[in-house]
Amino acid sequence: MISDIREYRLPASFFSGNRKRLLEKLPERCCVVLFAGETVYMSEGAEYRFRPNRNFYYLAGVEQEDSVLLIRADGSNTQTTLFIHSNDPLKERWAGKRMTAAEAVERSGVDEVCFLETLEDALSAIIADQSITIASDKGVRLGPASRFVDRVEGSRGEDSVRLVSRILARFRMVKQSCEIEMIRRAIELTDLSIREALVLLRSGTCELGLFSAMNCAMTRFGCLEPAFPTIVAAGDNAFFLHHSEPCGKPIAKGVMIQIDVGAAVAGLCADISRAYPSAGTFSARQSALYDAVLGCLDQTIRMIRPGVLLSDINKAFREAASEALFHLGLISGKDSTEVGGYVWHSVTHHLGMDVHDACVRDLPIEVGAVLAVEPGIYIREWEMGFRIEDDVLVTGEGCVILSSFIPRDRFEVEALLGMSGGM
Ligand SMILES: [Mn+2]
Repeated sequence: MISDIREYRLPASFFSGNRKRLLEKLPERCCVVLFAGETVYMSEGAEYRFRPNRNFYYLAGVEQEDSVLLIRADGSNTQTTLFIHSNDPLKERWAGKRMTAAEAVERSGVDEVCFLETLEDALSAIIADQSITIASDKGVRLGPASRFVDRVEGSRGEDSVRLVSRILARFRMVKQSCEIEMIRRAIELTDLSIREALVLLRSGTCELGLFSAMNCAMTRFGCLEPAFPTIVAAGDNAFFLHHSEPCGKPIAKGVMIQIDVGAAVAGLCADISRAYPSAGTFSARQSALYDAVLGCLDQTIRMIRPGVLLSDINKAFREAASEALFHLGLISGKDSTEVGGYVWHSVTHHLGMDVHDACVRDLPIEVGAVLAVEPGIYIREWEMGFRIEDDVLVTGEGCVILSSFIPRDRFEVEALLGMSGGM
């Protein structure tokens, strides 16, 4: 592995290819306008690390705030323009170096780069030309994209903007080889971060210790912002599925520790969950639940292949979970709705530029889809519950587990936790 994963980039041909495919789905004379989005402030004078709207990134390949992509097509010619901030030395003095026009061209492969000062004139001209269809993506939250759509519809009439989010979701459901490569790297970095946490776990630690060990490992290799906030939840805390306040008290002996963590490389995410016994070995009850959850994972993964729906996968998991819960003596009938008391979340989601990636839920899974598969069973009466999560790539025959090298077999986990290296 290289020392800084930020050197890994998706090639400009990936982004230009995506733009070309999008135009094939739109009227001949059209203009696509997409917005990276605005800076989000943590506090006066302090900004959160910026992450662009993923549909914008999928087409533009740059991640700088306020950038805008314009694709103008008139049937025979296409002109792509990226609007970015001009290089403002005073702004850079405080906020750091900005991308130059040359860097923007290199990353995105667009025809030209303009500075944002000229954006307004370009947008006004497009809105005024009624012969051009305007296509855009409103995004999920209020921001420049939704303001733009409102503005166009205010001038041209309701529903006059062609929204492209569904088309792009369909594209994004099938990963290209360069994306799969980045997901593989994100999983490798996640594995490395988990191994560093395990070193600490052998000597006894707290949630904060494990949390910081994983984040530290990811940061050291250039992943300054993981795919999502790292989760470390010991014992009862695992009942808060997205437990985000890791605790500083020593973890009690004899509980299970849930971790759910994912690095991001070139904008592509990993999403891995494991559960470990704090004692280093599994008790009888912990073994029973662990094997049940792992059995559900194997059973669910076995049915993932081209043609199935996300709802089929969920159904298969619930059947497996129901069987397991019956054998554990927790429910009375295998087809019982009692299962809902122990199964709190669905088993799968697409994985990509968003950790819960864009998708059209009622379309069948195709070759090239990447899914996170995360069966979880939560048993309040046992004060124990966890999920185990792997990432899989759908192939012609079924699927391959991309994260299979991250130990999850019960004996393998015990061997790892028992290795010397701690106290
Ligand atoms: Mn997940």
